Amino acid sequence: MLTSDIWVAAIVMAAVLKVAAADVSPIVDNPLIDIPAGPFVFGRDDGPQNERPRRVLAGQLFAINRTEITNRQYGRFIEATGHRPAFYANHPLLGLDDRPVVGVSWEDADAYCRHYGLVLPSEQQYERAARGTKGSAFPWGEAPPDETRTNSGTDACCSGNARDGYLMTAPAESFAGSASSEGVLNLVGNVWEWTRSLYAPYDGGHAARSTGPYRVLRGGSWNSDRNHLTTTYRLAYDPEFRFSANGGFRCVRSSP
Ligand SMILES: [Ca+2]
Ligand SMILES: [Ca+2]
Repeated sequence: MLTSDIWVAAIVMAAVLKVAAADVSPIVDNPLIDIPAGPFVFGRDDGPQNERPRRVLAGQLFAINRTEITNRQYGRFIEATGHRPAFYANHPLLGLDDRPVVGVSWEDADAYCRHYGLVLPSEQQYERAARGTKGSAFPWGEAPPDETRTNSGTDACCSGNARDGYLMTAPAESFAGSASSEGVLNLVGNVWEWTRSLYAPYDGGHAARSTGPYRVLRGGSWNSDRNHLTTTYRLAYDPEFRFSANGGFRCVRSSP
């Protein structure tokens, strides 16, 4: 084989490997982005009581969907399993194919991820994906959210606002400016995201409220104000509630 042929073979091989590496997600059109193992900052001391304390945790490798799960992606799951459709599946705007699915209970979201061999993220995994290793305020850094980075609501709680182009949900692939250092989109804004974590005060924190069998959602949504559009705000919700027009999810592949 000529030297040039060897190079051609190597380039073809590299291209094949690249395609294979990008195609590991079992969810069509929603890649899983690797989040490397290593220490990361979790919690904060300058926010609400239930976000304290700030500390450094040891992180394991995991991979997380690049975008929120869309109606198109959720529809394929419904077709394959006969699971009940999302509550807003036929809404003229919330039900559009490219928008994040909303109107799903925690059980619906959990069933979706498990169908693909995945799970919902833990609060720790959400924060590592959204804050990097050093506890950034936002996925893109320290600058406050603006209309180029997040689909958000009015300045005062809790209505939609179209100054960013979207009164309600935006396509899951929009807001490139929201990208984290690993390239994950809309971890703040667009729709709240279910985690697999049960709501409870953090170790070392003080119980500010009773703890029920509630699950935590993260990241704020299209009708959130600045107080809720953070990487640390913890929204505790009834896992059976499936009527939220601003609650969706994404999945992770966790190390064993
Ligand atoms: Ca908006
Ligand atoms: Ca989101």
